[in-house]
Amino acid sequence: MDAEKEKRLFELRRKLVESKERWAKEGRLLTGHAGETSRDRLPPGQRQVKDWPVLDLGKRPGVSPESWRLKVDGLVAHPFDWSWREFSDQPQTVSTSDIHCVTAWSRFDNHWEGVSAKHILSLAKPLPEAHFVVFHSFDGYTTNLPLADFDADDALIAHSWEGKPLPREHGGPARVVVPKLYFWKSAKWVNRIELIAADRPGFWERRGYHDHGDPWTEERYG
Ligand SMILES: Nc1nc2c(c(=O)[nH]1)N[C@H]1C(S)=C(S)[C@@H](COP(=O)(O)O)O[C@H]1N2
Ligand SMILES: [Mo]
Repeated sequence: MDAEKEKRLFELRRKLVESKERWAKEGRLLTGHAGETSRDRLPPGQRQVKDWPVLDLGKRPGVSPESWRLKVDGLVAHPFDWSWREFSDQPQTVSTSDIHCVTAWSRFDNHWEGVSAKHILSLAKPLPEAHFVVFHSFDGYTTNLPLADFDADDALIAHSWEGKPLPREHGGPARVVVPKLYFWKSAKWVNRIELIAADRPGFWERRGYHDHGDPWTEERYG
């Protein structure tokens, strides 16, 4: 392993430990009652799982770094189209969050690394009339959400999970992570972030899933 790679891995591990520590501290301050944390973190109708189920349309495209692109376009002042190299050269962020899937499983404390939504939006500069985002993926999947929900501190385009490259079945090389909405909004194998004025339902939203998908108010269907 070359020195630069080793340094990067070391740095990543350090950041992961740091965010774990931060979570532990915040958790303690929040409740002060051991055992209650997990209940408070579980949205209505969800059960906690320790594994990580795979759910998708079944195509699971293999995208090499050479053929990978991420386009950010639509109602933005500065559209761009990143290669894998350009994406990797962006400031990196680590984030710890919970997954809530509409199929009623939740998985706590996922450690993500990637490029934050805030950073992407700060470069693209959405126009005042941009109010919604549509994610497009290499498998043809789409999903929509309000721009305000993507513009969250914990939202990112993740290339790593638990310190390792995101596995292909979970959306590697890179996927969306928007922890505050049900996980179908977190597009795997993302290749385009399109900003639009009026809402446009995506794949599941056209097939009976809720347009918004807030787990805390159980916006599952309809
Ligand atoms: N590109 C793409 N992204 C997708 C999907 C898909 O079929 N294609 N399925 C969605 C659904 S319904 C869920 S529940 C989550 C599952 O992510 P996971 O397989 O990593 O758990 O991915 C979401 N993102
Ligand atoms: Mo899903």
